[in-house]
Amino acid sequence: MNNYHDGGEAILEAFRNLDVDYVISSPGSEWPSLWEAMARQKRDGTAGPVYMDCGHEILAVTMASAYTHITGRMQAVILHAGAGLMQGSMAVSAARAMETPMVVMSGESLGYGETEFEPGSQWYRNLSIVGGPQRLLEPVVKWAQQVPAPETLYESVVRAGELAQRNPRGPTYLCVSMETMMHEWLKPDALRKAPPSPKFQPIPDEIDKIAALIAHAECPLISVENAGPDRGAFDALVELAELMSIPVVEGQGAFFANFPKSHDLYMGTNINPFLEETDLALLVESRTPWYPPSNTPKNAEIVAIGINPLKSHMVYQVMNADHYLEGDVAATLRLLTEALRRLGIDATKMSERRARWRAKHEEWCEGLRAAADDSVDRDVITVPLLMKTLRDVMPAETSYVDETIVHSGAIRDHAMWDDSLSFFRAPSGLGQGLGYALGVKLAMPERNVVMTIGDGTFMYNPVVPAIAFADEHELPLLIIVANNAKYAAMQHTHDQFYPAGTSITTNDYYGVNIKGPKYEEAASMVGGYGKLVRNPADLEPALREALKSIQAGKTAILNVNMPDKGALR
Ligand SMILES: Cc1ncc(C[n+]2csc(CCOP(=O)(O)OP(=O)(O)O)c2C)c(N)n1
Ligand SMILES: [Mg+2]
Repeated sequence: MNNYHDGGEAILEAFRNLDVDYVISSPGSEWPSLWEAMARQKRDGTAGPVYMDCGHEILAVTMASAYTHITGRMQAVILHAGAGLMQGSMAVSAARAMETPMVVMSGESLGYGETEFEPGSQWYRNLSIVGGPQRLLEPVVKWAQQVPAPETLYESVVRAGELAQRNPRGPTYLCVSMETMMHEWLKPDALRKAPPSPKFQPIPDEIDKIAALIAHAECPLISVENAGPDRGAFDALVELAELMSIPVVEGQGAFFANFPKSHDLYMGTNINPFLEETDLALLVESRTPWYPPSNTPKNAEIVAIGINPLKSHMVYQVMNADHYLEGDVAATLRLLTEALRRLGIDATKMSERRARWRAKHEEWCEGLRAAADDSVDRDVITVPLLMKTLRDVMPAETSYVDETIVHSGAIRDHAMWDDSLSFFRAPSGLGQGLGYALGVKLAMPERNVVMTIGDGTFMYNPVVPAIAFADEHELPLLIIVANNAKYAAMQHTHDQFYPAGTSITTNDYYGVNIKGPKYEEAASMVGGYGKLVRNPADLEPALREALKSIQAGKTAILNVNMPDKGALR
């Protein structure tokens, strides 16, 4: 009916001016005005975002999230009413925890058929939310708002997008009534592009003070959690660590790859052996460097470096920092490196220090090598064997997305990466991995994307819509279900709390066992390769077939028997 410009055009124009690449939707009946605008955009050949539908809100949000982490570009997610918000809220909360800018929108009706406008009776019967849908997302977004009128719609969307990109970055939510979306909108003559969020960096005095601390420290240590996937930060961290021969420990809950693992200053993910000796701890984009929170390095000064070191979305966080350097991580690290160069480097001291850490790194590598060698003769498939085989089979340009639980620590250890785009893990809860992996593939279609996922976790994911989306948009994933036929994490905690309890003595567990269907057969929905892999000898050939499948554009699923109990970190 409407062929004039209405609220849908205002929203799309705002997305264009926010430089959004994708509008990712789990659709609902409030969106025809936006769809009309999309159709006009295509008909008229206007440059603007690509629209994509997917069958689950968690996919929409996690895809947008992953895409933004990799490209640095904010995206838009449109959901349905309050229902869609509730379905997607776990992923929105994770996007908040990952400080991901994102504009989330959904609609409502104001008149319920009592005005000239007929939204459909479902809005009266089912869909409305007391207090407005924004109440549902308020606790997990950084800003939630209703658009009051057609005249303020365009600027409200731009504002939501600009706010999302400001520090601390995070998702924002806008609710728009259908009445507003379908009201005439007169496009103002000159609409500006929304400028990107400015970067900021610490002032020179602060940099010089910390540079002097680093220069004088006998045993400095870097703990990094989420500096990747920003390649600038990744490279700047390498440069600083190399200049001063500082060992680098990665956080156990890191979302990204932060340092090249083959580098002789990479020390793995266990900070404990370093806590006693270090006299200067540099926490780079770090949320939870040690555990329990009071387990701080007692003899060290602590410097927190990051764009937003104090995370207001966390309930409890003990940094114990003596100093903060707040600002863009790449810029801050580069400034520190320059300041240290100006102070002068004691080359002999640095090369002695480097030699010491090289030996420690070699020790760490040796532990992994030994585990990998040992895995070859076992009669079960273990993480070291899986990761070794993946290294042998997969091309170098492969990114890993992990959503396993008891296998996750070993997967993080045994995955090898040397660039910032090789490893991703979204924070809890379960169900986000496949969407996240699709977002990684969307951002880097040239890369192979391997998803490692627990059998229980696979069931928590929207498997059918994920595989369908992968097929429709030619974003094939290689999915490896680490199948121990249980929620092993639950068993671990049960045994820990009740080591002589009835469950353990009678082998009668609750919340643990999974019968499990033939997960691998899900690949056949799209003509992809699926295989149950029981024995170590079958793993490599199956992986090679799976690689062929994704190279032909077809998602592959290996259902891999991995009975070992793993560990909880
Ligand atoms: C949405 C959500 N529901 C429930 C949980 C609790 N939970 C944490 S780990 C886990 C078990 C996952 O099972 P699986 O993927 O098989 O991994 P395993 O424990 O066997 O290593 C569950 C249910 C969660 N983290 N998120
Ligand atoms: Mg399991």
